[in-house]
Amino acid sequence: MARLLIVSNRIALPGEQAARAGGLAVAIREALRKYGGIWIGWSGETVEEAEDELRIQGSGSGRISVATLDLTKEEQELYYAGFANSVLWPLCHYRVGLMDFQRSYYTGYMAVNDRFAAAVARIAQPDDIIWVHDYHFLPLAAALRRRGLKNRIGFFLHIPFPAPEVLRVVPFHEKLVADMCDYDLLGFQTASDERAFCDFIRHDARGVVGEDRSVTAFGRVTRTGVYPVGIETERFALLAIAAELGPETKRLVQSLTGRKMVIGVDRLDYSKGLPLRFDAYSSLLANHPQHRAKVVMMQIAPTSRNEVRQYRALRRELDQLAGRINARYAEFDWAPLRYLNRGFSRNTLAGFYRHAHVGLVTPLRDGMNLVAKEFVAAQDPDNPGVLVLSRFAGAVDELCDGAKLVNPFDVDGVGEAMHEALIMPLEERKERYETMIKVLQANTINDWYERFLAALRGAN
Ligand code: ADQ
Repeated sequence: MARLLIVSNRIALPGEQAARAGGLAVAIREALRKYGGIWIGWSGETVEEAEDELRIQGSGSGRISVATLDLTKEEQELYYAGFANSVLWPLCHYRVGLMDFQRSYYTGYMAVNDRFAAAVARIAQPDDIIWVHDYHFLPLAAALRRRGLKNRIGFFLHIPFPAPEVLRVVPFHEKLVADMCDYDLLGFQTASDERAFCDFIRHDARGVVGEDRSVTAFGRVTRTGVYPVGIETERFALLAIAAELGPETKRLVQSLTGRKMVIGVDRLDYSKGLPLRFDAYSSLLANHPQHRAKVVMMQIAPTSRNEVRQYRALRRELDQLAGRINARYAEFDWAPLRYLNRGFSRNTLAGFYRHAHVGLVTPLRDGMNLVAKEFVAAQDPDNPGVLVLSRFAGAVDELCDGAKLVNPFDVDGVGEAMHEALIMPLEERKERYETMIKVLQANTINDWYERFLAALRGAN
């Protein structure tokens, strides 16, 4: 069977524990173990002078290798912190005002894509299937085709694809979309992301979108599809059951002294809507004083992308907001908000989710949001917590019938939804949980990669 080459910006290195690596990394490893292949990405290291050859390491099992490239400091600044995270990330999350475009970022981004393409081209065999992930590598297929590769190359976008009005804001957008058309298959998280891409093709690129999802534009033919990322539903549920008895969850339960817990778990990112979420919690405490001293909100948000200015500003803002909430409402024996700037292992998080009464997932825009799915999977079917979910998370397409949906910009509305979730009768909680867990069982992370790869193999 053909080998699988997977390219993503960051990869989980062989020594890295599954518990730390996250569900997606586990899935990619599984796909590679099944089909045999190589996982290619940035080592995470910056060096004075980067080598052009991939550094290949075996995993021990013989079926998977990982292959990494280092970046120079300048490449890291232009490609990663620059074009990927200061231009494409805010753009795709509809935060045009936070975009910081510089031509050098674009040039650096294209150059790093070219360097990766050269490295991949050196190791690719003619029947390898190549699966490229995310916004760091929009033009990778085009760079590979320029080197003569005729392999099947697929792309999956983990974040939203913006509507044409927003996409047009970024210089060189047409070139980026044209380059995307060099993939054989373009996978999106939701139907609305796929629609946004096709709208651009029809109206801006004057291309043709066929009933069969074929896309003809820029003299190339590609195909689109919707593949919502799932989780390891069964395994996560078992993890949560085991974690409930673990030392961290026990300590947590003890510290709550019978109070209900609302939990939020996110990377510290402006797309996740954390300042408004804190305001919403404030609104709950202001408008429903009966919850004061009866509820604790725990927000876990490890720092991410600290090299980007906007992320440092967000961190300062949240520190202040958290301080203000505690100063305003705390009692000598109760602090309303626990705000933790650090990550936890998946096991520990699973136990925390299981013990929470409310899971708050209120991004302003999110490709999918796996925390929403993991929260649901971790619940006790006999006494489940309630998921409060933003209408702007990709997960809403699958979870809309069971979650309590909110508009994260409506702070008082989110506060109200938290109140309703905290007092929701058991019967309703069970009903909502059952609706959601069925969906999560029917679309696991394994289904996700199998569906994508089957479509890629079948693509002309
Ligand atoms: P992220 O923006 O990183 O991912 P998300 O899907 O919520 O967002 O999380 C990915 C993984 O990281 C999950 O398995 C989660 O448990 C873990 N994680 C998140 N916050 C954490 C924390 N505070 N501590 C420890 N672990 C944490 C991008 C897109 C998403 C999309 C995913 C997958 O932005 O929309 O769902 O890719 O496609």
